[in-house]
Amino acid sequence: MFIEKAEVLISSPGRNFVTLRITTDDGVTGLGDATLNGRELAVAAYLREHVVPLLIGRDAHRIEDTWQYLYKGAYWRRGPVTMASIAAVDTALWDIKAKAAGLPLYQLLGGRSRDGLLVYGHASGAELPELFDSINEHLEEGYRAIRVQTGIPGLPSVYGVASSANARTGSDAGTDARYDYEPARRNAVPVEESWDTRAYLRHIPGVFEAVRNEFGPELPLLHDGHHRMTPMQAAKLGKSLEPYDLFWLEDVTPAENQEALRLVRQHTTTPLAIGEVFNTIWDYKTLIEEQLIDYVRSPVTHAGGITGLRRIFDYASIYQIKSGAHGPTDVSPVGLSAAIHLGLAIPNFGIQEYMRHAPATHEVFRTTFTFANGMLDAADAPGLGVEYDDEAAAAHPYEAAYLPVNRLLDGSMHDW
Ligand code: EZ4
Ligand code: CO
Repeated sequence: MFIEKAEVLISSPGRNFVTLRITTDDGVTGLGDATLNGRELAVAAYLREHVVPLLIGRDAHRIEDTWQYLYKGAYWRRGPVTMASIAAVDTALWDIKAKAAGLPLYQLLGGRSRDGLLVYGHASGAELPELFDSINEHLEEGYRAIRVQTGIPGLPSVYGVASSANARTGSDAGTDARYDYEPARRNAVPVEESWDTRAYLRHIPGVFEAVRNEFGPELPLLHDGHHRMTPMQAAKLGKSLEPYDLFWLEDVTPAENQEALRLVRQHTTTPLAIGEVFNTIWDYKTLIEEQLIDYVRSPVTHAGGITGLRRIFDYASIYQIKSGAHGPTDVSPVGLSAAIHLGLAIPNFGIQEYMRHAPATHEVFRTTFTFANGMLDAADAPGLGVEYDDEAAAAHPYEAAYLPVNRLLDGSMHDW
């Protein structure tokens, strides 16, 4: 089975996506997600100019060899553009191999280890009443674990809080006011937000106290610090949230400095999750070996595909660290489906983020996975169980969109 064609598909149904479709000489197709939020066209060019020409004529069954060929063969190591490109090739080849075998992908990864994937959804509100409404809506939809993000007094808009202020500009403006928080805005340049860590640290413990009082002790609650704290600020937040028994506290410090987590870890028993911006096992080496985190956050899309992420999960498993794969809207339904198959098979599954895609996204990406009782599950369709509708995609051309940038109140740039 040889690779005959590889197409880079760019579309924007609700938001921008980059998808790789590989076709073999006997007409089997496979899909891979290559979406890198705000830098989409760099991955598309990397694939088109430097990867697709190398794929033509290769044996589609040789997945590991192709992974090593693209990783070692680039000479230049790691990086989100390279690893998203490798991920797309790897995922598409797994899709093809499973379709050729006539099996859902999880069967090729060792078969089912569980009935489905427990997910968490994103509840948010500028103020407590809206937040409580949002949590209730999620519970009614079946969610059994909830991420909680709120506004901070004195800051006009804050990461993770859905509001009409977050409604996208462009062709779908105003369509997602309360749908879900979508951080990328369609605009030629990033919008600017402001930030005050002290105000945040003062406000958040009271929010979790109120949520526990309203919803009781059982509901698993999560929170995302989005890389904004120093180690000591993170330690303080982790300690102050201990009474509210979080499932995890995410991305407390900027992600590059693995050693910083030693300081945080010495001060708090709140479980920690990190890695949504990581792209290789090397980014996790110290975090995993020293058991400085509890959950690994990379998605299939940004960490070298099924092959790359499975290696990270396996390494994490021997240190009692579990999976908690990133599942925002910028991981396409192809990337999400890959996460579902991998999550069904691995021994150390923890939780899956499930932010839900906009209805327009599902018109282009025809999925078969199911969501019921707070769990995602794969269907028995061969492969990943996703088809790409070219006609539907043609109605949604790429529109520049960027994640916001963040400034402290004195105007200095800060981590967003
Ligand atoms: O900011 O996916 O946990 N989820 C997150 C996301 C990320 C975006 C970046 O593309 O932190 O909202
Ligand atoms: Co996050």
